Amino acid sequence: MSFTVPDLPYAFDALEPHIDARTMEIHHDKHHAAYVNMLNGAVEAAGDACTGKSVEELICDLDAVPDAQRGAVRNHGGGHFNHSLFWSIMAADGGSPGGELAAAIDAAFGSLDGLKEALHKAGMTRFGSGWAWLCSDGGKLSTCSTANQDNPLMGPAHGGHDCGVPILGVDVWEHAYYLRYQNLRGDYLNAFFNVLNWAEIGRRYAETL
Ligand code: MN3
Repeated sequence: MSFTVPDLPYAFDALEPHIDARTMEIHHDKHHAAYVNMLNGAVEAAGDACTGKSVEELICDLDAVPDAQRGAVRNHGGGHFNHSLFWSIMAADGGSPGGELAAAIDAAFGSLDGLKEALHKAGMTRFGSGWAWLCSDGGKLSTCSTANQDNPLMGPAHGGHDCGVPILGVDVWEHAYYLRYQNLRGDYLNAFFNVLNWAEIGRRYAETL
């Protein structure tokens, strides 16, 4: 019943040259695995309050987690959820936004370039480690960012937001880009836009309607 790291849906080097293979391997096999191990330890220690819940259920209701494990579930449950989403919304040849998602992007940001600009700004203005997000609130899109491994779903009391469901997230921890981009987070964010899996982002968007 313990949580496991999902397999990458592509090879470590699939996102080259935008995201390098060594970064993908360490990020997936070491960083994500560490979040999963720590989450499993916290859930086991928490006992009945957490047993049998999905990671989404855990992070959406942190108040239900015992005080002694709440910080660990927030950090490592967030880490597990965020990275699972992150791997899924990237692809080597991810196409372009379609249908209702494309219309929603135009409505909220004027154009796809407008979305990229807003997400780039959200990532650049996140001081220290964290994530930038594209969220859908019943179909209405907005961007935001969170610190550490927080997620918008956690709600304002626990570092999240009231902006709906994250359908696209980009990891702006240095471990996500330092090997190839060193201190140049902006270059990493620009490269990230080349490896978006728009079919998966569109699928996640449709679930919010
Ligand atoms: Mn990471």
